[in-house]
Amino acid sequence: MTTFDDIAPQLEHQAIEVPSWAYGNSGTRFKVFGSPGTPRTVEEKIDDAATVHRFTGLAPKVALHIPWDLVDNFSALRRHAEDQGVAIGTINSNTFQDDDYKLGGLTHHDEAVRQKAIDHHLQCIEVMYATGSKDLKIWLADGSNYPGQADMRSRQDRLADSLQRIHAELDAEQRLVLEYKIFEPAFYHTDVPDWGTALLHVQALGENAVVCLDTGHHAPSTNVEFIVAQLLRAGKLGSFDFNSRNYADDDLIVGSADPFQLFRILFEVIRGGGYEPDSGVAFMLDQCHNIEKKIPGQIRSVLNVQEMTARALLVDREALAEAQQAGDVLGAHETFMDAFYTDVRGDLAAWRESRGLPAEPMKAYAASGHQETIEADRVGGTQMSW
Ligand code: PSV
Ligand code: MN
Ligand code: MN
Repeated sequence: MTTFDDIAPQLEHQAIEVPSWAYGNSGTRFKVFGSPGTPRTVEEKIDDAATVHRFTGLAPKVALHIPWDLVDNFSALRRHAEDQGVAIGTINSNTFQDDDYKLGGLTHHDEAVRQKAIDHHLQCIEVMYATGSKDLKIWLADGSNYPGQADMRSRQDRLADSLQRIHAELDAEQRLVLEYKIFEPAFYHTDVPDWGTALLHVQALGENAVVCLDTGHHAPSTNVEFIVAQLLRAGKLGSFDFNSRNYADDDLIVGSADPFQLFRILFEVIRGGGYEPDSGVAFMLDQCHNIEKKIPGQIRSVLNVQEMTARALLVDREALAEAQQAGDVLGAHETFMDAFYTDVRGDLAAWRESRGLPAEPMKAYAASGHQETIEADRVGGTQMSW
């Protein structure tokens, strides 16, 4: 029987990177809602990320998106982040909002456009050097809408070449992280649609090239935890983009609709060694808060990951292995479910308090008056959106 006290030391090192774009205004193609207190500058987005970290102790890094977060002086931005108690994490590239990329970027048939997309990634690598970031994350919008529109196979060849040229510019400490997504914005074929394609590309690159698993990027009923296990076996699971989905790429609060899926994923991460501090698996959120307030939305998210991590750590692995070995189908299942059904909220609150953190970060944030302060202060200027 594993108790909370047994697993508490393992919660110490948990770190969940938050995305800068979670603090900007976002929406759907129907409407982007503005909200009071939304950051007007990249620095204010970092301040909001730092607030999440202050209330939870869980979010020491903030990911940037280029060019959304382009500033004149990235060394100064790095210092600003450090002054607020956080560091700059993953740099995300963007080849999906420029007219030139209508038919693709890193896969484009026109060498001039493809070179432009490669150069954008080299610019992102410069940002990494200036900010101390170690990961370049590439999500591609590339694909086609109609059968026959594009030569899918030669696009794979061009993609492999583009990735190789980008990867060659990274130093030994930096990584290329390739993210896959089943569909959207392309509706017929997508150039990196699944973990198999992503894995083939990063394996061809060799060292320091890994896969990002975004939990929202799969078909309904996909067994995501199986993909986790498989990528960990291959030593190629680089990071997670956590969020929750009901229909497609909804980017809702992680663990909100299906905490059991999050538990199953985290169990497989722990089982496969991906939760060890030196495993190289980065936990990130990739979410947008269209209608709820953004800072509490992020606080709720990192707490959900922490809660399900604690429950997954509580699985009695010895008893589970014994039951599995004995072919005890229902006994093994019960051992697994016992951990999932364990309410850890009270223990976590006490544990946080013992470390000088608010016992209940959501309540503490609401009571702090911080939201009212930023809503009053941040008038004028232009609210940032993606
Ligand atoms: C688009 O699907 C997307 O949501 C990907 O998940 C990226 O990680 C994110 O945008 C930021 O570029
Ligand atoms: Mn993502
Ligand atoms: Mn997405």
